[in-house]
Amino acid sequence: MSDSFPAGLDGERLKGLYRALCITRAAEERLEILQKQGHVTGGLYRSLGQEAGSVGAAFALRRESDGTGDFLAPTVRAAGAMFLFGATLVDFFRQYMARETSPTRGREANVHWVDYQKGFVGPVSPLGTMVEIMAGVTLSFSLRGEDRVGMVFYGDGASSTGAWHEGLNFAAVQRCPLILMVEANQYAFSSPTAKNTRVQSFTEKAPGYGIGAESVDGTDVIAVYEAVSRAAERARGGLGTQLIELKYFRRLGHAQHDSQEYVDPALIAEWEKKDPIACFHRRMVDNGWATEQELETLWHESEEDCRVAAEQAIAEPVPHGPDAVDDVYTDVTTPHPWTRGVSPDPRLA
Ligand SMILES: Cc1ncc(C[n+]2csc(CCOP(=O)(O)OP(=O)(O)O)c2C)c(N)n1
Ligand SMILES: [Mg+2]
Repeated sequence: MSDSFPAGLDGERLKGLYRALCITRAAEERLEILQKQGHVTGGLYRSLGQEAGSVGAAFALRRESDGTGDFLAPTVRAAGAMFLFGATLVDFFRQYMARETSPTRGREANVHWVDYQKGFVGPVSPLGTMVEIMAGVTLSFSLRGEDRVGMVFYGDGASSTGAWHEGLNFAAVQRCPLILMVEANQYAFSSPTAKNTRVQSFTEKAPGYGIGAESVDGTDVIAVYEAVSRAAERARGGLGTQLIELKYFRRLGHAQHDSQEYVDPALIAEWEKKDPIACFHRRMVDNGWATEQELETLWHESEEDCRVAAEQAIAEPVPHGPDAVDDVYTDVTTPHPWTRGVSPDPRLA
């Protein structure tokens, strides 16, 4: 037993990290139950085995609720980072169940929502484009002289898009305080990484853009926290855009509809041994940073918080049919500049 804490973290913060991991997993496990019950609208994307990447990274940033903190662009597999930035469980479930009470009033699903005060913007679907958007966001921070950094998550597959290259190059040239988080989970849908890129590590791409990069074990929450803390310091200190590769494995299919038959089950079993929550649990107890009992309690409380939030969201209404497309389509009878005064719908001409 040792009570010397790692990475400048104290017992309370370590338990905060553990709790954030538990909340993320418990929320996604609750979603699976909700989906089997027929409550979920759209796909269900899990981050099983990747939770330490989103949680460790967001934990290293400055999170405020008044629109002055660092800024996050998560993927669907980085809900853990959103929770740390203040996204509530009930809003998360409302989004997945398309409730009228959800941040998008049931018009959009899962993590596709924005909260400028808390400091996050949900992804737009074309992969890679969030790098361009976050290049703009972080350029605004430096132009205004604000001490803020941005963090954009994207998958290993997404880093083969044109938008990714343009966005990164622009951010690098402008020295934008942007941290790129590559979720190197070894698959893009059913394509293994080797079909997306020739590099062995995504850090090999960084020198081509003249930016700093580090590769980190994405199952180790403390290692991620430390790597991102270093990257944030470099970005804040004027060194500009930084890249972090999170090395781990997508232990489930792309979404719940994908049975992942194209992956060797033995490989999945290997990665189960590196489960980020089980490993951190062992480390916490072995080092005397927390007791078994405390960690058990944190898990059960997280499960209960998710159960209660989901119950609340279930009880709330979906959009009222006739109003369901309000705020989705504009009034097509009104001429707009892009229609040159002609209705885009010939039936209304
Ligand atoms: C430009 C573009 N091409 C294809 C898609 C369809 N699509 C959505 S997710 C996905 C796989 C993404 O893989 P990766 O970036 O590795 O993320 P992961 O799912 O592994 O987290 C694809 C092909 C898309 N949304 N945008
Ligand atoms: Mg991937």
